[in-house]
Amino acid sequence: MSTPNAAELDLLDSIQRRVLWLATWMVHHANFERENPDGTKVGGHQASSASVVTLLTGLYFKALRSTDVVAVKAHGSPAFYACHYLRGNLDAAWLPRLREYEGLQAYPSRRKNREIVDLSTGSMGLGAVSATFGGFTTRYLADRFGTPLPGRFIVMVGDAELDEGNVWEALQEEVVSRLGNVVWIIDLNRQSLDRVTPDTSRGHITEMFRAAGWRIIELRWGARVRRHPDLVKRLEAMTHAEYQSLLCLPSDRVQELTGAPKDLVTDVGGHDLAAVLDAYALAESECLRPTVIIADTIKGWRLPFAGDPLNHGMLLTASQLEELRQVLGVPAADPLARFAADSPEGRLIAALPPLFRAPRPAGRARPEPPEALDSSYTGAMSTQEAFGRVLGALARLPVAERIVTASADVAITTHLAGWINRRGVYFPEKRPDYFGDRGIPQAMQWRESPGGQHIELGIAEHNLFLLLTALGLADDLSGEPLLALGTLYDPFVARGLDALLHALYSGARFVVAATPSGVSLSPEGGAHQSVVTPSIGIALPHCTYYEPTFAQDTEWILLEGLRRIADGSGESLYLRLSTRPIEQSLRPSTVERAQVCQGGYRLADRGRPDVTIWATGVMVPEALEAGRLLEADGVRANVFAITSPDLLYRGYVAARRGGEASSYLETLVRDDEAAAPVITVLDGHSHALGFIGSALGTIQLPLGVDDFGQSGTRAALYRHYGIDAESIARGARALLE
Ligand SMILES: Cc1ncc(C[n+]2csc(CCOP(=O)(O)OP(=O)(O)O)c2C)c(N)n1
Ligand SMILES: [Mg+2]
Repeated sequence: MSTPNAAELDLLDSIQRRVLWLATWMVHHANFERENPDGTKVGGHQASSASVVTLLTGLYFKALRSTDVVAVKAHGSPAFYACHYLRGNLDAAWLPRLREYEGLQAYPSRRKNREIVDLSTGSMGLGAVSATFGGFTTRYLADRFGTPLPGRFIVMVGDAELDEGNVWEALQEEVVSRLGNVVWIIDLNRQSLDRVTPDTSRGHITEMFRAAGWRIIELRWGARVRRHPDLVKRLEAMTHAEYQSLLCLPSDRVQELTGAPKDLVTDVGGHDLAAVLDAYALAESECLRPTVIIADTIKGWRLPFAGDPLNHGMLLTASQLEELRQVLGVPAADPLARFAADSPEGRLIAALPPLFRAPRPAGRARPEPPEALDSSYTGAMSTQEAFGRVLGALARLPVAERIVTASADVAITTHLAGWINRRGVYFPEKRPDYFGDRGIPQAMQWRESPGGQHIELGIAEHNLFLLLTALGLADDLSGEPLLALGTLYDPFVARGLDALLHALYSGARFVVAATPSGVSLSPEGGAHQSVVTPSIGIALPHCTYYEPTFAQDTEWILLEGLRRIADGSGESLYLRLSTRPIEQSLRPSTVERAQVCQGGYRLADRGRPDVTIWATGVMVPEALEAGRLLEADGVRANVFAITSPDLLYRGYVAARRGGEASSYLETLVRDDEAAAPVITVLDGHSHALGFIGSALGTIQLPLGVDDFGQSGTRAALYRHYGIDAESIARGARALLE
């Protein structure tokens, strides 16, 4: 990055005034000028946008290289859109469309405004960390395929955003401290949504980054006030609240209280363009560590409510906007105009390197997972064990080159050992394996090297999902398809749920194997037994939830899911697995792959039934046994296995919406079966299968675990929660009465 001269700084100042104007105008228009049939406030964060105007201008009109990607502070989006508009990436027609249907999203969304948004942000802390793991993913891709793209991941965050613990969970990851391709910019305006931030926050932020091994660039004061060390000392001795109050006082009062003019007192580093550009130049210089720029700014900079503790939701009035236009020197005739091509600003913009565009997957063959493996599964086996076996088998195939696994300290207990033994653990540097090298036998070898293909994280489920976000976007951002699989205990899906939603919303595609699940993890007790996850699985958009019973089904589902991620036709996969061994001979040999992948199949057929029983996952043996118990009583029960409650539900709703005659579920049953009462059973909340009766147009009794789990044997727990064979049979009799 070249050093800017005074003339260039003047042009950048002119540009930042326009960025501030456009951002403020967009929010104003959305709130006061556009038709608003709902009558509710549209919102749009004028103050938070103003806070990042100088930082964004420095980036988008000087510092960004065409290999850089950016994750911007979510509620600074109007300023971010303004930068793209001035750079010619957005049509003027978009400006009046902030927060409008199919317009510019409230928060930068890769899914919705892909032309301009590199990385989605919104829920505090998540976008910043997934972008950081993007830097990690690039390291991984560079080591494996020699693709060091994108070059840098630039992350802009608010200061209060750093209250989110997931940020610090990520910073603690050892590998993050090695990411020289990551730059964070902290917009330290000493304000959150509700209040002036605690005085301790600045120290916490700086020391946490220091402890995590980052290069720290502080931009606390502008050059003018730095020439007055005594004043700086006095200002730094103030509490945040005391300093912020000065921002809200007229100049004469500030002079009275501090003995200095207000423009000196408010000269913070994050609005000193030259200082910001110096920081960006320093951040660009080679470093093996990540860089953080901690820049003091003013929330509501140059707006009437600058520094007001309640300015988060404040909006300029029409007359204040007009006054701002005049102060910023925006032409009244065409207030939304871009800089003319032959203006000095226009020439500066035209000379900028282009912004990042993801490389095309240059004729690279897509990974092709096989349709099936040569395995046969006999005896008793759990789906978790089957998952481990499938991965172990994949490890020997060429497609394994594209597979990467990740786990937050549960690789062994989720059956990844076989895969890890064969493919090794990834770390950017090769490290000695003292146990292996010294002949100390280990069931799982921990060989860490840049060639490894398992990524081990500390215990933090947010990190797991945010890493999967980055790995699952590798194809989109780097042109290198990866098949990413993450494992965790099923109950902790809920712990990381916001991050999982962020991952799916970002458009990342990956596989989550969540195991063990349910009360079938019998002795472990309620804290480890998942109850609500089946409902989560159904409700997660852009993710298919499967819960197989048998090993062969697990294999087909996993391979089909990987194939569809690889060829771009499918969405993410959530596999809810179990440690309960299931006798494989219970599975009819006639079951077809397509049925398994579409969501279910028939297990037992007793002709025209009195009742049908539908079971998911590990409850199949109980359902079959209940069928036998009922038969002994002269009640005919036909039994079905549901491999994906999610797909059956979607099919049912789609068929009803589209007015089609039948969904896949309806094609599974014969006409003589459809009207029979339905019993459903799963090791999870009964509500997850509560739709089957309506889908078939009949009455239903949904059985499941509708309370927290507890320790006990499986038999005791199944009885307690009413999901054992006896309870199923009893339920059927009750239904028939
Ligand atoms: C996880 C989460 N919790 C709460 C919010 C609501 N929220 C939006 S902005 C904000 C304050 C952010 O403060 P800061 O990061 O300092 O940004 P500033 O507004 O000061 O620019 C909050 C609490 C959110 N977006 N995400
Ligand atoms: Mg703030």
